[in-house]
Amino acid sequence: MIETPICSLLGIRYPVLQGGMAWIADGRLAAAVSNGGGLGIIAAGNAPADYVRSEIRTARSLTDKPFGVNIMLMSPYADEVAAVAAEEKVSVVTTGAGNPSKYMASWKDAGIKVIPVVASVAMAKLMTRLGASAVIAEGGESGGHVGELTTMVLVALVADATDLPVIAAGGIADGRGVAAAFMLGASGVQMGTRFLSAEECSINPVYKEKIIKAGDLCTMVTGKRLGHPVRSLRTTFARDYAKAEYSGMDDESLEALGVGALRKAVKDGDLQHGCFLAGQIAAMVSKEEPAADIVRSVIEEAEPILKGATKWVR
Ligand code: TUI
Repeated sequence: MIETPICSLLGIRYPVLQGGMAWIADGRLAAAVSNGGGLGIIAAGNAPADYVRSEIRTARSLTDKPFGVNIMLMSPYADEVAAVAAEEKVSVVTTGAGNPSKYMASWKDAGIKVIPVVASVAMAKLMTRLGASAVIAEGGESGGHVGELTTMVLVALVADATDLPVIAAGGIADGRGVAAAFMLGASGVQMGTRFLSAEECSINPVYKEKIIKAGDLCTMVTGKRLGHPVRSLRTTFARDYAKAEYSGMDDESLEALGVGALRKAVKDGDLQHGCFLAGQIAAMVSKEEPAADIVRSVIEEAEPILKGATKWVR
């Protein structure tokens, strides 16, 4: 049995968080993960506060277990969504794509545990000073918005830089990944892409099929020119976008190309105009299965690996 400080901190059986994927991680998926013994997380993405409140209520109707809300700090609605999280007194708030300093006091006053994604050592130290309960060290193997560092390097450096529990994310798909993360100093993991194939994940069937069929070189990073690099499946849209980045197109037109693209992937499965965010581990996803099976199996696979440490030492 694996039990870490993340389990007691969050009141969960398995130290597994489900990533806050915009337009994807809704109340239904979050509740399924929480019912399976992990921590389900509702993604606010770029959605307004009403959407987030309604998904929180959906999750509450489906589970009595703790769950969280992820706040994407670049969202135009970040302020109002931050207020909703405090009003609704969700157990946990995770943040991404920015610095959550200005919200920390209000969340802590509401009794919420705050777990920011940090993409650097400096940010890990700042969040430790401001009273975060743990940090998520997410490396560039992940889907969506990516930082500069890989998971292998970032998790080790962040574990050295803070006494808080560290949750590793980016490139983790199975028990081997969990064991590797623990070896680097993490005491929990967050997975996003792995949950795209969950039965309770309501994405367009085209999206799910693309994830299940993906191979090792099926993702790419675009968006560097505008300062927001994003990893997604190498679709017609992603290739066209990459070409446009180097075509001399002006920034505004380039920005316009991406507007609404996430939604077109998730809702319509539109390979021409949709942006199918996915991490490198898409290549390791092979079937659709219940979210609870994913949560349990990654930890059960990790147990014998960690017990045996490695087979190389005599
Ligand atoms: O946030 C994510 N993944 C995301 S957000 C997203 S929505 C989006 N839409 C359009 C453009 C870009 C994104 C899709 N996927 N992961 C967590 C994450 N946070 N990764 C990296 C960071 C991060 C980056 C910089 C966290 C903090 C940070 O600090 C910057 C600062 O202010 O110092």
